Amino acid sequence: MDCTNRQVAEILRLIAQLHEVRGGNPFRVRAFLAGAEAVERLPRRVNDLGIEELRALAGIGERLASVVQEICRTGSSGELAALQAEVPAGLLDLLRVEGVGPKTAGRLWRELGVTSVAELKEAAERGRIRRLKGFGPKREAELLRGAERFAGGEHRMTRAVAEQLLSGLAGVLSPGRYVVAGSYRRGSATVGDLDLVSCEPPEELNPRLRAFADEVIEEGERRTSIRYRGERVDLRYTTPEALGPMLLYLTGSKAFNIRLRDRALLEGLRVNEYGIAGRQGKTRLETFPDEASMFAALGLPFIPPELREDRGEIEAAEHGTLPDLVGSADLRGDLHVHSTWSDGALSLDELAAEGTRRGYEYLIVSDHSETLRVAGGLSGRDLAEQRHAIEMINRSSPCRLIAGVEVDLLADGSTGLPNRVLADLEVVIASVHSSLRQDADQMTRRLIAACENEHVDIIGHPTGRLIGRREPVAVDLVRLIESAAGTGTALEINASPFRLDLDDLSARAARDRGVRLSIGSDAHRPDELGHLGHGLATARRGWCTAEDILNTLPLDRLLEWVS
Ligand code: DGT
Ligand code: CA
Ligand code: CA
Ligand code: ZN
Repeated sequence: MDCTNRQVAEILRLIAQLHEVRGGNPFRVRAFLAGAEAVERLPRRVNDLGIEELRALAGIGERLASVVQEICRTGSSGELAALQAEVPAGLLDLLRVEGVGPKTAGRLWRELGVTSVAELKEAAERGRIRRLKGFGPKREAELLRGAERFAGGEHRMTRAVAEQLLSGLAGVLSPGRYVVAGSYRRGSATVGDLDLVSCEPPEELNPRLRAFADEVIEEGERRTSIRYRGERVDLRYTTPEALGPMLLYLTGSKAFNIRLRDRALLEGLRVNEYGIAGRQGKTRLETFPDEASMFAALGLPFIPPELREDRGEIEAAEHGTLPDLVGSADLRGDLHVHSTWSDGALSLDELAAEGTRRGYEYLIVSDHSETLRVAGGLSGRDLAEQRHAIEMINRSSPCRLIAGVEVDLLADGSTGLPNRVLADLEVVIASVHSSLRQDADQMTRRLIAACENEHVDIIGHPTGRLIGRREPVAVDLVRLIESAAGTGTALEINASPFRLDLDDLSARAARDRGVRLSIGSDAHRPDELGHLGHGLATARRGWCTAEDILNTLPLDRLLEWVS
């Protein structure tokens, strides 16, 4: 394992929080918080320190030093695991409700049995909170408002969280007998709740779900909803013979379903989640084993889930003009990864091995440039040295490493490295990491300047959004897309589930203008190379074909394109 200081600090903070929720020793809580700060302030990588050096740091005592070492070695800690086993997972959500700190969360849990935001809301509505010592009606109303805002409001999962939950759910569902539907299947950037279709008999699955769930919201023969780690999971039951209509319905989107239903009604057909009724010669409800046969009965070709948003896909299907969407087999490599040379966890060797394992033809090594100090950015000399190391590895690696850089695009539109350094690299990604608050005109001119720089091949995460955490910068995407089209610069679909930037609609606008899109995982750790799939889903939602995507080019043509 190789952890960044920030990752280690985050785990230490989590341990502190859980101790506090548990009502643990305040000194222990403070020790972990101080340790987190010490690690974050450290000018060197905490990974490189021995136990003696760790102990010598201000803010890190004997016990903490061994915890830090354990985190560096394994990426986790036994103490954390023990706390997580004891404290219900929903309490971490509770901590995100306005007005709830670890002390409050701990008391709500111990004194009222509250383990989730839903339970907080219920307890407040029933007037149970005001009876706690030191709380009162005013505090109760405040907590109720916080819970309502959290539950009803902007709370949506990233695809990373959704994936974690799905892998947890895989432990209770029978493989091959369920399908994930809803917005997750459509490849949406964020997911409100998870939707599953199961072909297992409810009398077999329901008891297992009951035992597995943090809370059962509703249980029945046709549908069951549970809460799991603070999130809602809706499950609908069907049989293999009737899977098609249920999957089609539960995949949505709602707008797509309504359009499909209205269109069928014009032909006298009634469509619902159980099948189609009213077809000529078939008086009874007709069922379908899969979506394709159901589409066929409606006189349509198969419409991929990512397109089902009522954005013109039904018309395109009718006219036979659906795009031939780019697929995972078309992607030959990953166009944005970091190594240990800046803030990544994988050495160049490990990257090459990882790329080979994934069957990639190439990987663009795109470490940060020196202006990004927090990320250990590279100088021109570092990059020359790195390029040499890359060439050595390429002699024997089936997956070719491409020498690149993610250079900072500075406030005035210049790059964080001089042109002669950029000229020596095979690929240059330019990204905004600072002065994020510029107005639309400045920001747009800054990004256009990057497009116009002959050395810049790709604009990285063009809007800088962090899903649920940071709004996009004020860039005029229409102008940026024009400039990218005119200068032959690719725009990135950054595939990190925390970014997905460009998003689906912008990617579609870019491809409509003939701009090439570059899918990059922005991986800093080995598992994050797997994020490429989220970028692919976004590209598909953006109606992209293989021709629209840079990653589909074979190595020689890719190198030609960027040269
Ligand atoms: P989400 O959960 O907000 O990310 O988005 P979805 O699309 O997963 O929506 P969700 O979970 O509320 O419902 C799952 C699917 O069920 C939805 O995509 C289409 C279908 N559905 C839900 N409500 C309706 C409705 O009122 N009419 C129709 N025709 N379909 C619906
Ligand atoms: Ca959903
Ligand atoms: Ca749902
Ligand atoms: Zn970046």
